[in-house]
Amino acid sequence: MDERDETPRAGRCAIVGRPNVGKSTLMNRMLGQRLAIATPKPGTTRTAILGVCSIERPPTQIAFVDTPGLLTPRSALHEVLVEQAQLGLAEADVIVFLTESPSDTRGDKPNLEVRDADRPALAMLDGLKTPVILAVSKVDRLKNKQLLLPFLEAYQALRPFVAVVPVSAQRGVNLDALTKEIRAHLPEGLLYDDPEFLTDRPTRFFVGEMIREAVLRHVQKEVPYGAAVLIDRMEEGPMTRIHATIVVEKDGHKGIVIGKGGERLKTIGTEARQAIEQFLDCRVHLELWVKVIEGWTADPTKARRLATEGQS
Ligand SMILES: Nc1nc2c(ncn2[C@@H]2O[C@H](COP(=O)(O)OP(=O)(O)OP(=O)(O)O)[C@@H](O)[C@H]2O)c(=O)[nH]1
Ligand SMILES: [Mg+2]
Repeated sequence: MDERDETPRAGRCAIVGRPNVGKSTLMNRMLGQRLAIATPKPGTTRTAILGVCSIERPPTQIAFVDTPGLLTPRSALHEVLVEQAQLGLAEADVIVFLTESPSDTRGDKPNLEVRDADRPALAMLDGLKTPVILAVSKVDRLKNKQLLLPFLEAYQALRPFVAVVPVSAQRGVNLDALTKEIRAHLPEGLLYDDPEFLTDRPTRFFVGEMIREAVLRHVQKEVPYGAAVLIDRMEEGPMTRIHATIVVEKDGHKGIVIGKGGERLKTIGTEARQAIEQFLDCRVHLELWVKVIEGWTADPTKARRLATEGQS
């Protein structure tokens, strides 16, 4: 970035795209810390999550809003995810539309066409006056970088983008270039007095998310999509005590989360506790329960409550 440019700039930058393209990983990398959970399973993020990135020179505050992956809704839970992504878009000064780079690292022929799965996300940008940056994630998976050109052109033929930036959040590729493009579209002035301000979500929200992340990492097939976490009790202190319930949507899923002789729940608990200890920087005592709320992802009221639990 041009460090001679001393104009303070700040504003909101929504990161949108189809599920699993690396939106949360990108936001975390830009923030320099793991705030939003990220897993190999699509549908990981369920709400719009604020993460403020403060840069000293030139003075810049980028209020990132990580959003749930956009898809054509097929359940009440999906409707909530789309609604949350829309919330993220609503007040954005600039939007990063993230799609995934074609890959040639597994010997397969890279597909250089616009992905159909991107269309619901692209459609949501229609009619918005907000500038949109096209970012292509995971470029570490493409050896022949020349192939990016026709891929980018295919997207640029669909709608105007104010900039195009291929990135790799995992390897830290081109993130400065992305920051520079975002900054160029932010209004002058600063948003936050406290240069350390990171997010508006309470600690218990992140605690719940870290438990859900551990669940997502250890269960397969349809079980993760019907998993939610409720924090029943949290007493902060030198040793923070947390009681939480993992909610699943089918009877059969309960046994899967618990595992043979309780082994899987024990592993989930240990992993979640370690992540929470690192996040809170203190010792944690975590107790987990598993409960069935039959078909909650299909029920609009329950889906809204369970997907957005702990937001404020
Ligand atoms: N190779 C590679 N993998 C990445 C990169 N960024 C993210 N990933 C992986 O992509 C997967 C999805 O990442 P997330 O950040 O959870 O993706 P998301 O877009 O937030 O997904 P949803 O919240 O489900 O919409 C994870 O397994 C990440 O480790 C990258 O730069 N390179
Ligand atoms: Mg995510």
